[in-house]
Amino acid sequence: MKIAIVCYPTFGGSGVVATELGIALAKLNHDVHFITYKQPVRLNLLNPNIHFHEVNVPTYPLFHYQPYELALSSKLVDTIKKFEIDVLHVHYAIPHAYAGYMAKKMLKEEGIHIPMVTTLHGTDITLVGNHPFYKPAVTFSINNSDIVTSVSESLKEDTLRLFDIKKDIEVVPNFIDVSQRKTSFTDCQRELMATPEERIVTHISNLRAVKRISDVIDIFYNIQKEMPAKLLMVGEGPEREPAEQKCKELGIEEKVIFFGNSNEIDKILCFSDLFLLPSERESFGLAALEAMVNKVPVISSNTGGIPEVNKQGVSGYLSDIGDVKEMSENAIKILEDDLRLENFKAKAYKEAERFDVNQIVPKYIALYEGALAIS
Ligand code: GMT
Repeated sequence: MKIAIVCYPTFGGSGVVATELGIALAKLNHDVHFITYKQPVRLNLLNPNIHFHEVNVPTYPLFHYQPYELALSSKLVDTIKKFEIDVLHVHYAIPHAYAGYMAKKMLKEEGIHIPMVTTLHGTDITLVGNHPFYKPAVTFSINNSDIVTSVSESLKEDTLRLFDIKKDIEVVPNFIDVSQRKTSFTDCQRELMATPEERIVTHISNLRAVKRISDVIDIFYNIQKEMPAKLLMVGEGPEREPAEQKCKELGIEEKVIFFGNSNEIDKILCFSDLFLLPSERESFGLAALEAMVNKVPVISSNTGGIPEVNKQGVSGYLSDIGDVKEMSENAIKILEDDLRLENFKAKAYKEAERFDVNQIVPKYIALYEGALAIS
């Protein structure tokens, strides 16, 4: 099949999933065309089945806001025609489903039918899409997609609750290439980060308010009072500066390393002992899954789709949003005992296997085939 994928190219779960999906499809000999404004961060083009088409938005002084949707839908029309694309798969409703719908309509005028699969990722529904300024357009583009998927049961429920949806929503969970992680690192070089007696605690996100970065720091503060420990903070975002300030005020700045954005997530997780994800909201929690596949147990909130990924008392522990006390106690419980930690690590990995690429990608392929059959 020839598949066009539209996604955000930046660090962020939806772009990562879309990129990994494209890579997996290319390995299965499908022809994959990424269409976005920048080469996705996790995409390397070393596969003859992977193509990247950049959307350029020419600036013009009359425009206060440059019309990205317009440029994207035009690029979609051109690319779909030129490469005879069979299926269009857009990740994140705003504005991708909207632009995809416009492209569909323009192509229809020329007698070309292109089925569109829309994958909802989370904030496009719960945070941004739900805003009254966007809601009618988001509802319209979901209802006019040929197939709609969501990354968790929880997100499906949220979508049906928040929008007037007339379409079925198929849950296709996010996934991870388990075999790739197995072979990536034989030596984690842990000694670069910490002394043998120190525990390594990690948080990875776009450091936005929804991630409750202040809770991450508080939990770590409680951990390091009980045992030698380091906190690795990976990612960039508006909460970074306040977090650095908070670490200074608490006198733990020597124990906390802020990495910024990194393409070496697996390497960092390879030497981590515990992952913290106390988010206010999370449709799935891909970062938690990435931790688990690297044998890192997870202390998280019990919000949204996280309970579908992190299993209570198995791959880690879940607590109510903001319950820093319980999260700290559970973190310490896992970290203070070598045997218990090893046990949690093994089980975290086992749970991650449920989301292996080989289990999930065939579901998308079946949906594409279904969409093609309808036309
Ligand atoms: O977490 C973010 O803020 C990034 C966001 C995105 O769209 O890239 O992540 C969302 O999609 C991910 C991939 O499906 C999910 O794993 C995240 O849970 C979801 N984030 C939220 O719902 C806040």
